Amino acid sequence: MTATLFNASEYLLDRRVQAGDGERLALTGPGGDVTYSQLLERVRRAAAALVDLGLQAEQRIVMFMADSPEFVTVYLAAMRIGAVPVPVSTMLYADGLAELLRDSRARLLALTPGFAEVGYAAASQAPELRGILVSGSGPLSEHSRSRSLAGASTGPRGSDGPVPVHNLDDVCAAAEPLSTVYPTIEDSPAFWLYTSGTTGTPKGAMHRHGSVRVVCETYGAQVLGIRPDDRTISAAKAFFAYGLGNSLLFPLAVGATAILEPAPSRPDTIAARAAECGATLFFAGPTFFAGMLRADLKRDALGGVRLAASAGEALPAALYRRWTEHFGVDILDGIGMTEMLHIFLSNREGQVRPGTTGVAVPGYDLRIVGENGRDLPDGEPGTLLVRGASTATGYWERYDASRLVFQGEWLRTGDTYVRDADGYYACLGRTGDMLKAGGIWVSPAEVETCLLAHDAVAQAVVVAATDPDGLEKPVAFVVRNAGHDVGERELIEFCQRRLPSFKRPRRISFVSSYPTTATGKVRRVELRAAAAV
Ligand code: 3SK
Repeated sequence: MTATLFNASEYLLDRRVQAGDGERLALTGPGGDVTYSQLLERVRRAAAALVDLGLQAEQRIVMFMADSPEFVTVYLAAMRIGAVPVPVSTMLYADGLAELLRDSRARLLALTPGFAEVGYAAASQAPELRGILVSGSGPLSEHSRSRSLAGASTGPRGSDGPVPVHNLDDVCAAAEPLSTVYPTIEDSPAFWLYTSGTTGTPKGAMHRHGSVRVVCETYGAQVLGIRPDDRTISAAKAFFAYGLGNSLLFPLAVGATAILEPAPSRPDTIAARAAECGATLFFAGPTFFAGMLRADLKRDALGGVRLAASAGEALPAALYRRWTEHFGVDILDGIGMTEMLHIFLSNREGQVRPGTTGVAVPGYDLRIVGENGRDLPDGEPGTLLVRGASTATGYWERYDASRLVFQGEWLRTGDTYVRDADGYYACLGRTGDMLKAGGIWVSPAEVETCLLAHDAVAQAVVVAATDPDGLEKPVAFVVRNAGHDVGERELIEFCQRRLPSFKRPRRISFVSSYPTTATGKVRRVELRAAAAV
């Protein structure tokens, strides 16, 4: 039996143009207006260019790119030729990016100009990289302009010699649009997204082409009710699974318009862009919603928005009430996972229960299990498991971690939940030590390692503490080395220079020892109880 051909790039683009949406606006924002027909043309050219550069089916292209038409183009072009785009966090420093380039064994690295410097530095530590693509013009991309592959200028020196750097716009302009689509099926590898997830080290969650349709037809269509006249704007960037759905998959699947904001998301700038571009659907996380209230935005700042969605971490009821009363827009709080591609548990319009994460999204099944793996009755807290057709196929080259998380048809979320008699689920926190700050996983071990690199630090333990908005942030308990007198501010700044800002400890308490168990393990539970932001 031969499986039916399915390619996510074709599903999102060609289907729209064939349905008569060619002249509709697919993308808008500072990167310019792009119609569906124009986007298809750009994607076909970029697909041809990637083939010319030697990218083959199933090979990875890491994308270190701002939200922009170029991001959308590279992502769809790579999937179109059966290759695997890997959008990664633009908050990474060169070492972190290099680690992902090596882990994914990426052949190509695509950059937008603002990230070229970090990209070049990382590329020199990635021996299997065969080329860099930089979009646009600017000081860094300008010196990398190439007229043809043969004439490509050279960039950073990899271990096998210089890595050629190509200008994305030039190679696309020179390419004949590719008329064919690689014969993928729903189960073919489509793209990867890295997550620190429940265990701390970055793991590439591998998604299949079919998962794109699944999330669009479940959460996108049945919870958001997204329609062609919608305009989406997302504070979460498209390299996150959450942002990818919000700013790319959901709008393109129905012929709607994505507003793409390349600059880092700030409450005032996102609200201004939403107003300027006529946003109707607004996506963010609780930390961002809290920041919007602090930014003193006018009550009508989100005038045209019909609905907001929240994910990343649980939205406290008090924050939900303050925000919805101020802006007059309802928020659907939900939870997703990179491993599930998008949201599988969510509140519904007109049926929101503040302080809960709602009910299962159609197409997903949920269980709450105890330590023995048995299902628990309503009212008893346990670990949340989820089942649905958008589950990743596993983590790239992480056999043990995959077996812990992907358990047959079920995926172990690592979150502790309780379900009430009406079937509403409420989050009680994480099972284990990992925490989330601003909706992004933070590994206490990574922050502890950073603190320990300071001469004055003898021991460090990082735990989650709750801020005045009811949101988790990392805080540290530090034992100083004898004779060293480092202060809180100095240590926080030390971390800020070495880690993405959201991972820095917000408070540091200096202690002489830690509470321990009979076997000498630090009692993190006790530190968590004592912690404050
Ligand atoms: O963190 C979440 O809730 C989330 C939502 C959608 C997609 C991915 C993630 C991690």
